[in-house]
Amino acid sequence: MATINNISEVGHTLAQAAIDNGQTTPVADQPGVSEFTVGGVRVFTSESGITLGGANHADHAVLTGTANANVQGDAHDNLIVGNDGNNDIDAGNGDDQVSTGAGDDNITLGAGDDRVDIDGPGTKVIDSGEGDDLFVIHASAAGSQTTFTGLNPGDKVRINADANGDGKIDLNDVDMTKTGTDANGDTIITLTDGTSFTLEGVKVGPFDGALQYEIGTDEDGNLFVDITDANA
Ligand SMILES: [Ca+2]
Ligand SMILES: [Ca+2]
Ligand SMILES: [Ca+2]
Ligand SMILES: [Ca+2]
Repeated sequence: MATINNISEVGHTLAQAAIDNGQTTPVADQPGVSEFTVGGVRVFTSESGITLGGANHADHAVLTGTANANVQGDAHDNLIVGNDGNNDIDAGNGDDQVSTGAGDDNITLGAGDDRVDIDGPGTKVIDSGEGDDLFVIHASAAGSQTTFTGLNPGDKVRINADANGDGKIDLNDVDMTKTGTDANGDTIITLTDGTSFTLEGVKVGPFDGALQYEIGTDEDGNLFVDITDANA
């Protein structure tokens, strides 16, 4: 099985190093937010919340600490790293990358080909929006419950967690007894470590106008769930 990288660890490591080394400067118009530069790229960091966009603002945000905190993105391609608190993250339009951390997180992605790394436990609601979005569920999210809304054909879920611990990521990591449809008729997929995700609007069987899904193992040895058009 191939490992799928996550932006979260890199973002937190860079932010903490900048803080520890005194390389951050306060952002004039945002109390509690400071910025640092890495490889010529400006990043805002805060324990209490960040707004991107507007004149002279960075495109990237790293939440540190464990307090509940929110991030408002903009129409640029934002990289937004959540923390282990409850986060409301609105990435807006653009091709955005978001990681959740632990906590009960609400992620809104807007238009663009977005990616979300689900990398901590908690209850997540992720609104996909337009574009071909990629969702990666990591082993660190064991036991998490995610609801995906606003799905479109072309959206994909990748499971980067060996849920049953047999050294492979494949269909044996899916708990078939808890996989099927929920009370609303939407698809729910549960892994053997208790991680589950609901695909809102995705139905099992050919219903007019409904989305469907394909599940299998890709060439990298990772379990995939692809959203498809039932009528295509
Ligand atoms: Ca954006
Ligand atoms: Ca977006
Ligand atoms: Ca979080
Ligand atoms: Ca999107």
